[in-house]
Amino acid sequence: MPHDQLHTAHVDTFARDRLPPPHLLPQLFFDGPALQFPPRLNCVAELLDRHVAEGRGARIAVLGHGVRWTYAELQALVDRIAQVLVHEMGLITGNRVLLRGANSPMLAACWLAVVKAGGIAVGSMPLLRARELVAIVDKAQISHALCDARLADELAQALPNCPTLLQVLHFGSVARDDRDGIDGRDGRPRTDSGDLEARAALHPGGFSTVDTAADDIALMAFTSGTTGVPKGTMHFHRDVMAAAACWPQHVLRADADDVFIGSPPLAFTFGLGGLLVFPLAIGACAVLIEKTAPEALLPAIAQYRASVCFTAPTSYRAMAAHVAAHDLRSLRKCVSAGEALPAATRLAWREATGIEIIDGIGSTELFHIFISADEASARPGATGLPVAGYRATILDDEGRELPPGRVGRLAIRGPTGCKYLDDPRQTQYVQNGWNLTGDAYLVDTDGQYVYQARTDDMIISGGYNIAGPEVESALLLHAAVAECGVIGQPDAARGMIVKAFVVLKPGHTGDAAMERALQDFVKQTIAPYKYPREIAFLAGLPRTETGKLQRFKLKASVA
Ligand code: 3UK
Repeated sequence: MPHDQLHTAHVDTFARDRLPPPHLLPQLFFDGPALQFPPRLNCVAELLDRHVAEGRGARIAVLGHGVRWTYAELQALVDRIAQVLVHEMGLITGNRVLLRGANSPMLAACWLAVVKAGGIAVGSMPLLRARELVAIVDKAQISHALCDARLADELAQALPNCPTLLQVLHFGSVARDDRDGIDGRDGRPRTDSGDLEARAALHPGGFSTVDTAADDIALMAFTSGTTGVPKGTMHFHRDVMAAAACWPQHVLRADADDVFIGSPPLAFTFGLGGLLVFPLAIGACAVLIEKTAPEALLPAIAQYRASVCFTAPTSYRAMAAHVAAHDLRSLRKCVSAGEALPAATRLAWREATGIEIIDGIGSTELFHIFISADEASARPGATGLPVAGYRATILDDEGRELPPGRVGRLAIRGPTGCKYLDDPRQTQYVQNGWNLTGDAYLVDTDGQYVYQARTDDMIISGGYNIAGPEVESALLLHAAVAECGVIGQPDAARGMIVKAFVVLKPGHTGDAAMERALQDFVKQTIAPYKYPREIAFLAGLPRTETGKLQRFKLKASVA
């Protein structure tokens, strides 16, 4: 028996049985009193029940989609959903529950209910198609689903190929006005509801939180990376609270009066942490809205008087041009993650809002951010310093630690770490107890960690190692460039050449003169040998639902 089965509260041990064997797990550290956890821990007791028990039940917990729930109201709803799960849908502890929907208060309540009841929450990106859902349901042997009614069709198409998924309930009515807002058009809160809400209302509430082990699995987050087969990362109840005790406490330093808002889906741990776990951990307010494109996020910040924002670098860059039209006086902290933050974007946002962005690198495997810089220690072009609770180093290809200034593989240890569900790729992410994120980094003389590229995206051209993101950062400093992506293009003479795909700002033309102007600009900004020998002008760049540039698609276009 690879993992202790005596103390788990899970009756269904499917996920626990498929944890990596102990020798393939990352080495964990629990530095300091905030990271000492009791053997029994349900993270929802900490995130939700504790606030009500300690007298904060009347504070606002969640806003968005026409709802405004206090901690007590959220708890009452979560308890009723948990009763539907257990008493009507037959949920057994350890069962996997698929959650489908754009970000909304109801989706958050469902997540909390599943975890409170000792289930394992499995988020899914809203845009996933039936075949991708089938792959996740099959891999995680999912038995239950709670699904936004508007996404019901795609799930219905998947169901014939999902023999394990026998219990499905929908929430939210199809006819509902899907604008985000406090009130309906008539000024009254909207009350229309789908199946799950109607059934939940029939239960009395007062569900007692399942007394899980601290290392019972609370959630699975699937990450597809850039290629094929999705990997399921598993996180314990303890992992959720450990992440909440590290970066939010030491770098973000928000407080109970903060109002959190942002774009990443709750199915992405960047969003789950930033938009649900971290605000609830400190008794603050979480705004959960569905429309989070830059043009929707700005008015939402104003409408909800949000003070802490989580989004991707490209979103800050797009929003910077439009801040003047919105009242952003409530905003005080802005977090960027998912991709490297170009210096030009940091600058544009600071000039537009006066706010220094908090950059941070995190990963689905580690749950959240492990290297970051607060407003005071932010340095343009660098990600920051290891977050308290985590240790970082740079390794060469043989696994030896490299001195400052040398580019190598980023390696991380801390209180959280990679635990893939039954996946041979565990041995790629975890080596000698270190989590290897797949990123090439160097440590500067001031100790700051400086991102280079994904290790498999380094461009080797004419004997030089060139990091595409550095060339992108240089191009973004040019006034005509809206967005860009840089890759290595196979080349007979040089092995690879630097190729840039550029989206111009309105009013500029992608002609030969512009190509030359951008090439000259890069040569004057960074070492000349890094300049893009070819530039293609595009109307837009391929991106994931989480805002990441899909370099593999750019590469495929030149292969
Ligand atoms: C890249 C960054 C440079 C990097 C994530 C915050 O992005 C998250 O998780 P994913 O599993 O991707 C992880 C990879 O994304 N990356 C993320 N942030 C940065 N590169 N600077 C950054 N600031 O390649 C990393 O290995 O999708 C981010 C919190 C939770 C997350 N899951």
